Amino acid sequence: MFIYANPHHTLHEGRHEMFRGRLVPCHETPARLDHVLAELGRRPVGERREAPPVPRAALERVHAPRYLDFLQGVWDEWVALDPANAALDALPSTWPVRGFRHDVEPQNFAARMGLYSYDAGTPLTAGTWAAAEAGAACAVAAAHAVAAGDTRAAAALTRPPGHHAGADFFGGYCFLNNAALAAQALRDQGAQKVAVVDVDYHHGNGTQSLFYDRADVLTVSIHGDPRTEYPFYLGHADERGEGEGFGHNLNLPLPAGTVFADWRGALQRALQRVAEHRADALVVALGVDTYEGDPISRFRLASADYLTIGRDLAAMRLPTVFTMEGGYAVEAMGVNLVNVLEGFEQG
Ligand code: OKP
Ligand code: ZN
Repeated sequence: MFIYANPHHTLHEGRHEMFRGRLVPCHETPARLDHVLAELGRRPVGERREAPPVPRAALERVHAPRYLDFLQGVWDEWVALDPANAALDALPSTWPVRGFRHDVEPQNFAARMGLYSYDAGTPLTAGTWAAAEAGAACAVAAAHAVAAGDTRAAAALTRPPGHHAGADFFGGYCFLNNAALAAQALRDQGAQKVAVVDVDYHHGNGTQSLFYDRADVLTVSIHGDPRTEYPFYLGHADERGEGEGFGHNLNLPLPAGTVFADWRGALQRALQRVAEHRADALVVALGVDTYEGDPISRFRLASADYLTIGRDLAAMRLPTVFTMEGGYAVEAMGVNLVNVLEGFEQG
């Protein structure tokens, strides 16, 4: 397995997210990936590789050009509004809901923040673009290595995460959709059918929306029931895809409190669907916020369970790309995430 670790992830370090009327410290911190890399130092799994820069064209396979322009330039605009803004995060506070126009890009800064986002929990900082772009480079490089047959599997170890980001919006701590970029890169490198299995606690709404009308990329997500869990407005079992993509999205929502025996049953259903799809390659959106100690999630997986998940995924015998998504019990996160990779290598 090749390991691509984002060398610039610390450039994205949000101060606050909006939560119940207060700005609270961000859960999505540099320490998360630092703990994963520290665990890899103690328990080497795979071989480290460096990702070349990602071409803009690869990003445009998934994201809208005007959204990429916005993300790349937003920090300079924020500081140009007021030099004192350099000491603050930029957070959106107004959104165009049903009935508003999305086709006309407003000039106003706050209005554009809202056009390109869906929550107030995802701060933009000075280094957000650089960190997200370098993470996307890891995901695309991982896909290229797997597609070329240089390795059976590759992991993009990166933050900020990606699976909530859509074609033209950020949210849920995500800016560029690394799993979708990897899936599309696999397609572009010759895989006829790709499957994305999202095992993060939260529904992968960005990834689902990006491939919803396509039959070539199957999207499957196992997650907390959106009736009570973030991202709330998507992730129900009756979302099956549309048009040519009908039948090519599978959501497996599970109740709060789900333990591993039941979670694993959902994983077996997910992998059964991947086998029916006859996928040539697999992308795993690897969140470990399903852990029993996670501060913002409510499943009950134990650290040893992640070894089993890795083995179950390996049993598919597919070229596989992992993208790192959530996990907020930061100290346990290193062990849990590396357990998946090690279990995969054993499997
Ligand atoms: C990102 B990923 C907690 C509010 C939750 C958003 C959660 C985003 C999860 N105070 N805010 O899927 O792990
Ligand atoms: Zn999550």
